[in-house]
Amino acid sequence: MRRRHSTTSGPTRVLGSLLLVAAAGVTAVGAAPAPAAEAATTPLNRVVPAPAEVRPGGRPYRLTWATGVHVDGSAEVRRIGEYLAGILRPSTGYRVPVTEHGAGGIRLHLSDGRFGAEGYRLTSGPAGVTVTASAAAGLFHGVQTLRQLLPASVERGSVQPGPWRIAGGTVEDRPRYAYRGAMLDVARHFFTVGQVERYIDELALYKINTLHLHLSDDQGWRIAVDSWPRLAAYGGSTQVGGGRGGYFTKADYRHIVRYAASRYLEVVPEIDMPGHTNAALASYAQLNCDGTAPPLYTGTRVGFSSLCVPKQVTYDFVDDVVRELAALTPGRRLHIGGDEAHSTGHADYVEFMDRVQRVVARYGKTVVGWHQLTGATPAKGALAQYWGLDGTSATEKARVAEAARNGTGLILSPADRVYLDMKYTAGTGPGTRWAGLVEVRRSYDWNPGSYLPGVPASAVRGVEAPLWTETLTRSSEIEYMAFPRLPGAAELGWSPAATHDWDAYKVRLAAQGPRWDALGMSYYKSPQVPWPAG
Ligand code: TNX
Repeated sequence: MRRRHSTTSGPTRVLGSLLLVAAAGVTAVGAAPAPAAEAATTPLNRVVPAPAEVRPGGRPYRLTWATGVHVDGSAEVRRIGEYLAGILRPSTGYRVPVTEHGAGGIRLHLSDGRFGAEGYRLTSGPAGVTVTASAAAGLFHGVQTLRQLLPASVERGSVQPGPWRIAGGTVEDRPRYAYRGAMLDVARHFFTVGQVERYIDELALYKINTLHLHLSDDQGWRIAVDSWPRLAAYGGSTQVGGGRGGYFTKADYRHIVRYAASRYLEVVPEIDMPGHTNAALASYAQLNCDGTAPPLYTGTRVGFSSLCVPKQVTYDFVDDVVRELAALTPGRRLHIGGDEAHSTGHADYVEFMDRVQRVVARYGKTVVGWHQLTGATPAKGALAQYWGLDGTSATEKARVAEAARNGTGLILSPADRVYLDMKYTAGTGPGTRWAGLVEVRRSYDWNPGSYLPGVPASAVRGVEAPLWTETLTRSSEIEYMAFPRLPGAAELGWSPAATHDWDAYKVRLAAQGPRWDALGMSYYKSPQVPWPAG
């Protein structure tokens, strides 16, 4: 990377430098921005997702050798302080001690209940930066904002020149929706614990708070179940294309759950049923209506498999799987799939979903299902995940809307907006295009609050961006598909509708590019986004 920050501007009037930066952000494509603008402080509102309120003002804070992170007494706040210091130390080269006492520097502290479960306030001035929240998750989100206010080079693993300034003023922020998710399909291709952790870190940067893991499908069963050991050992032994596959041991899964929790994401595990079950059917002959196990499947067709609805053993199986998975999962929710059950008759589907929802409730979890669940009888408190597209029939949309009016909460994952496996353009690398080509603007430019006709705004619980992996095998491909669309979905979930504005968003998004470069991430350099020169 070019040494962008080596020519410091000296004391610049704040307003002047803000204007310079704003201008550079809008017009910099192809031009060489003035060094003064490059080194200038990131404006307080140049953050993704857009904060609820930003009041710029006063001089910036500048990190120095003396900067420490001061934390409240609790172990959890200290841990967040260490996480922040862990980001700052390598690139600043400063010691950044984390202490319970001390003035100035960066202070993380919990106060009364006014910031809610995830909100925070960040105030910055020459004497220091303070992040205040009512809960640890809010402090963590505030730390992500602080991180984005520092130069992108803060993300590097070796000492960079700085200067390390945070613009003066106040950010007061809280999410629009409580559910802001990303799904990773580890069934079509298996991804290791380390790869999942890497994605979690990338999601946390954009205040995503839910990691939905698609743990089973026709091509693979990816979670160990003690009472049905062949599910993982045999059902997990391959993947799309015939490669080796793999599965998470219970210790692996617990590790992912803990890692996600340390980044304030809740894991929602999915066992997709009654369709998308070939891996299970191949592992145990008795789960099949005809008592014969099909071979393992490594293609990409959907809709051909079904658990045997009339057999009691099916429910013994579901009970065991749900019990073991619920016991491993501290989160409130368990996803039971329910999509594309084209090989299950309607009456069977309704009966099956009823019975399975009762099992989930028995083990203390709340059901999430793909929106086909609304064609059965969603249990009280269930969430339906809508994955239709513009072309989805009015009847199907109306069924979802009716369920929403009757109390079923919705998570919005419209496939032609936030399916991260859709190709950006006909010319971009991996991905599929059954829901269309989805460029960055199309992915961002919709309003979850008014997206589906006839759905009360209060029924919308949030937004989730799923990443199906039929065509993806590496972290660099996950990143290329998710970035830059994932931050748009994160913004739709977090930011007030009033901040929605593509022209402003694309400038904030462009500023993330150098950060992804510094983090060694892949991303799609969409021509719709005015990436900084260099
Ligand atoms: C539809 S979305 C599916 C998945 C595929 C995906 C590919 C959904 C609930 N089912 O089985 O992987 O399309 O984009």
